[in-house]
This record gives sequence, C-alpha cells and structure tokens, in this order.
Amino acid sequence: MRPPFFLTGMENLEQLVTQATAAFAAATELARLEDVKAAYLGSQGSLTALLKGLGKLPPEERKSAGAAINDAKSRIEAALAARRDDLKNARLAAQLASESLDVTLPGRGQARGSIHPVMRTLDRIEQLFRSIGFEVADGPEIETDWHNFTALNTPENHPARSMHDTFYLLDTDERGGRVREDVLLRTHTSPVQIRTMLAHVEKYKHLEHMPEIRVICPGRVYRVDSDATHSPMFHQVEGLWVGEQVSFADLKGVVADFLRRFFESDDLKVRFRPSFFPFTEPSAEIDVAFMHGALEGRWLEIAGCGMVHPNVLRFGGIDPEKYTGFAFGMGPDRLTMLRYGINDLRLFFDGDLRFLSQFQ
Ligand code: 2NM
Repeated sequence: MRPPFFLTGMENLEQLVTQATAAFAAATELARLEDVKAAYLGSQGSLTALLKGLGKLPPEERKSAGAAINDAKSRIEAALAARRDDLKNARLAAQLASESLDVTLPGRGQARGSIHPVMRTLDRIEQLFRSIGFEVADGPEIETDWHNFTALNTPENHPARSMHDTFYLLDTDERGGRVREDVLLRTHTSPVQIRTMLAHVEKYKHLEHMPEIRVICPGRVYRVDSDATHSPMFHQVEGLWVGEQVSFADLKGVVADFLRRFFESDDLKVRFRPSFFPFTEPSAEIDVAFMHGALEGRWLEIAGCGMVHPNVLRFGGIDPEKYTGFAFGMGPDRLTMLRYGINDLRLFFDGDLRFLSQFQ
C-alpha cells in the first residue's frame, strides 16, 4: 500500500514549494515567520513527514524521491532565508526611520569643576618658594594653646588669646558649666613652624651642624571675625628660614624677589615698615606699590615679617646663640583679590558657581 504522500509526485512537491514561499511572504513579522517555518521544516512539518515516509517506498523509488524531496527542502529553506533577510532589513529600516539621530546637535558635555582661585594662588606661591629651595609643610587645624600661643611668645593676657578673638573647643565641668579647653582652631599657621623646628632638631640631633630650615606653611586659619574683608576662616602662608648666618638682608631679598615674581612685575616697589609681632624682633610690615594698573602708586599692606624671636627659637628647641632665622606671613586670600581685582572676600567662601566658574 502506498502512503498517501506519495500522491505527491513532482508537481505536488512543486506545489509545496510554491505554497511555502507564499506562506513565508504572508508572514510580516519575524516571529510569525518562524511559526510558518515549523509547519514545513519543523519536526512535525510536511517535509519532515515526507522524508520519514521514504522508508515505506519500494527501494527502487527511494533514491529519486529522496533527491526530489531534498531539492524541494533546499528551495524552501532558501525562500525562508530570503524572507528572513527581507524582514530583518525592513525592521532595521523602520528602526532607523523612527529613531533618527541628529548628529549635528552639540554634545551635552560634562560639567567641569575648576581650581578655586585661592588654591591657584597657593599653588603658585608653593611653586615659587620650591624654586628657591623651600619645602612645604602642614599641620593640624585644631591646635593646642601651647603650639598656637605660648611657643610663639604670646603672653597670657594678649588680646589674641581672648574668647572674643579665638575659637576654643569647650568642655563641660562637674557642675555642667562650659569651660574653655586648651585646644583651639589655630589662628595662624605659625604652630606648623614650631612643629617643624621641633621635628627638625630631633631629626638632626646627632649632627653638630644641623641643616638649615627653609619651609613654607600654607593652610586654613580661624578667627572670630566676619565682614567684607574678614572671614572666620581664611588662609595664610607663613615662611621660615633658620640657619647659622640668616639675616634681615636675606629676608628682604627673599620676600621682595618672591613678590616681584608673584605679581609678574619687575618694577614692583616693596618697602619694609617697622612694626611689632610677639614672635619676631625686629618686625616689619611689608607694603607693595604697583607701577601699572588701577592701583598704580598706592602702597598696599601685603605681609608681615621679622627675625624670629629668641624665645620662639628656644621653644622650637633651637639655640638662639647659634642660630638666627627670619619668618614672614601673608594672606593668599588678599593676594588673590589683588591679582584678580576682587573686592569682597566673602565671594571666595559663598560657593557661588557664577563667581567660581570665572576661574577656569
Ligand atoms: C607673620 C608676621 C611675622 C611668623 C613668625 C613665625 C615663627 F613661627 F617662626 F615664629 N611664623 N610666622 C610671622 C612673623 C608671621 O604674619 C603676619
């Protein structure tokens, strides 16, 4: 008995190919196309059924029938692949049309931060002092009363030590009252010089001639003060040079040379005006006068300096009979205001991007 499929002679296989091709063409989506494929080429599909039925044919017919079925199968597979390509291309074309991208639009970019103008000034000061052999040191912003005042020859009754001028850390006594600790927010960076001297002396105690100390100490300092020209937190850079023959002439040379390089002005006028600081003797204020620009010819107070007081050297562990030193202190906030023509110190600390982003 012949199986019913064998009624499929050549013309029936031809019909099957035509029918499959038409069914593929009717599938307008890839997922649907795969369903249609299963009906012809899947394990339950018509072609698979035909191939499975070959065994039931008389042996002499098997070969030509198998070849004919396989030929039909190849053509159906080719039709499927072609339809699959068409559908994929159509889907891509639709996607390209609907997701069009204007490559000529400007990019959104990344918001970029910038270096704070005062930090720029600090970097510049450090660079200039490094170029003449200074090191850069730092120390704690929360200091002991001893490092901040006592070691700097500042007497017990000095106004700088009052609660009115200095931020002290408070403690609670037995009766619940608030009492001043001997710990405070440093009012200047000078305690770093004291720490530097003590560490230096310790490091070189085995030598009869210790190397010179040349150091600058940039950092934040705190005072009870707040208006257009004073902020409770501000910056300082102090410098110290200690050696066996360091003189006031060295101080004048180093500071004047620094200021001319900082303001990029060879004809900057620099003058030293006698003054007083507890930690230096003699002491001077340093004034500058620009020869160009809006501030031309006006003397501006820019820094303080002096020869380190023998008591301060002693507190730093250094013998004032053998060594001398000079020190100076300046305000990078004020130097920045002068360099950029800024008139209100508070702009530095408000965090307003309209101001800060001008220093890219
Ligand atoms: C100034 C003015 C004058 C100063 C002194 C010292 C130390 F620790 F070496 F004694 N450091 N900085 C000093 C001297 C600071 O600031 C206006």
